Amino acid sequence: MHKKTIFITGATSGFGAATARLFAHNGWQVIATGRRVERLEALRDELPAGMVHIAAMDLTDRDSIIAAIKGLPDAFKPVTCLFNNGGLALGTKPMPDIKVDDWRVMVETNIMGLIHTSQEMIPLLKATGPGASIINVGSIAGRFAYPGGNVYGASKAFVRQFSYEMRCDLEGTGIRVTSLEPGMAKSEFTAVRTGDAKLNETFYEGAEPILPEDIANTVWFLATQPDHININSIEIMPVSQVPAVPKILRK
Ligand code: NDP
Ligand code: 8X3
Repeated sequence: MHKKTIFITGATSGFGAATARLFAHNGWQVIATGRRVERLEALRDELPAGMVHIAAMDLTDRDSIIAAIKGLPDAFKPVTCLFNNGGLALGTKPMPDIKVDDWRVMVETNIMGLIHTSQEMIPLLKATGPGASIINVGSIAGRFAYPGGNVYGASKAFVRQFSYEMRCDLEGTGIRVTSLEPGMAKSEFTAVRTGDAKLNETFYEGAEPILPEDIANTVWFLATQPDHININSIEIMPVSQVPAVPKILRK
């Protein structure tokens, strides 16, 4: 029997790094990908020897996705779980005070990167068959609109719908698909979104946000369900966050 293996995008930080740690410590092989190779190397060196394969991969660059997947060692194939996690938000301003380039990067990363990774990985998941799963990271921002959410929120709404579409296309393969939709979580997300590392600390003060380890626990729960169970979507908020009530504009 093959060892269980998880392929993680965005393993250099936040949810991805925490998930790599949890799975490697629980006997799974981990394929850790991202752009910051020095972080991937540090992660591999920290985790049990031989359990982690690293690959530089830029979600905005289809060739790099293809190369990373082609270069997987036989010992890390087939793949049991694809954790489509890598992604980002850029900017917090409402239209039209936005940078079109930021929007392009979000679309290329959160949408096209996820499409290309899934397309290339499906044969390796099909080789596992029943028990394989794809876990796509959406967001509550894909459900609840807010000023400045614009393309980020829309890209995450894509993730949810695309997850359901994939389920239909993968009918009969045994591959499960889940849209995992977290709310406020403290990772490096706010630093990347705002370019302000200090804000990454102050923004969450007093709010007890979701932590990357909480998401890793959820990914573990999803990936270890019995083969006949598919959790279509899962939405998670910290207790300190509530779904917004539609806003009323009064004269
Ligand atoms: P982090 O900023 O801590 O991690 C983001 C990860 O995505 C990094 O490992 C980064 O790797 C990777 N990434 C970004 N751009 C690319 C790219 N072009 N190619 C490859 N990898 C890339 O944030 P989180 O852990 O919070 O984010 C993980 C996912 O969770 C994202 O999809 C995010 O949208 C989503 N999310 C986050 C929430 C939050 O509040 N934190 C809530 C809901 C969803 P590298 O830079 O090394 O390439
Ligand atoms: C991140 C959650 O609410 O900051 O996806 O947009 S939110």
